[in-house]
Amino acid sequence: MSVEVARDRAVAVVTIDRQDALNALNVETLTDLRDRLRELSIDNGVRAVVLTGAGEKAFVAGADIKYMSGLEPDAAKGWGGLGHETGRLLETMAKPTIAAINGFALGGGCELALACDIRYASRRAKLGQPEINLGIVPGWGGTQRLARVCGIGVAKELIFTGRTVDAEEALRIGLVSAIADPVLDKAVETAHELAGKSSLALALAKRLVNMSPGALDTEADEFGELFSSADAQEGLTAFAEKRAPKFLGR
Ligand code: DAK
Repeated sequence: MSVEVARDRAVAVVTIDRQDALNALNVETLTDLRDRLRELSIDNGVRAVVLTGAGEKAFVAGADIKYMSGLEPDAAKGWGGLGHETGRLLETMAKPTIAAINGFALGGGCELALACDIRYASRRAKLGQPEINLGIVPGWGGTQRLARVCGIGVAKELIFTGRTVDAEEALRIGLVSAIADPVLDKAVETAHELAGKSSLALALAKRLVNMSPGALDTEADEFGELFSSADAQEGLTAFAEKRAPKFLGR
């Protein structure tokens, strides 16, 4: 299997392992990743998901260039669809997803990280969308998500030039939230922290942040609805009673 899932209580760590190709994604690996994420998205015992790459060198060095070099347009559309489906699972599953970027996160690798809710980078990480240098463009959501995360100007500069950024620059432009080594420890620590919060409130926060700015009315409505939950009552009461809240997810 090219994608391993390890469970540590309510946290699942998903590791992409195709080290001889710097964890580049071929059909088998990407399908495997999509299937594991599907399972985790509906597993109520899992409250946070961490995504990382195996080995010292790479998170994911991109979509497999050798595979793509022979693709006909129809097959390329299917390949794009598989990547999109995988990204959407990370982006929309009702639990937080965290990318632990332990090395190269290029092309499709950077796009997978962008689909996660939170990104942390190792000091040796290198990120970018170098597709332009192959005569193609980001095909798994990068044009949209990079612009949303870093702003349209930064996204255009990185996508047009295809240059990669190191961890320091990634932090400065908001592409990652922190630099940490070992980066997986930092991601798992945050995942456990999030797993202890109200799953209901977290899922709603994720859904609302994912919406466009035109969704302010929805935020107001859903915020009101959340007050009928036991978790909201518990969290607010626990503060007043100076004790830690016990969230039940309802
Ligand atoms: N694909 C396939 N193999 C890769 C790979 C990749 N993306 N990246 C690395 N490898 C392989 C290398 O070929 C080499 O294999 P062997 O030659 O040993 O068999 C092995 O991994 C080790 O790589 P290097 O020897 O090159 O290692 P170095 O440390 O010297 O260099 C590097 C590391 C990351 C700088 C270099 O490997 C590199 O530049 N890799 C390519 C990075 C890249 O360009 N990534 C973006 C790929 S494009 C779309 C759908 C999807 C996409 C676009 C459109 N549509 C449907 C529209 C996505 C596109 C991409 O992701």
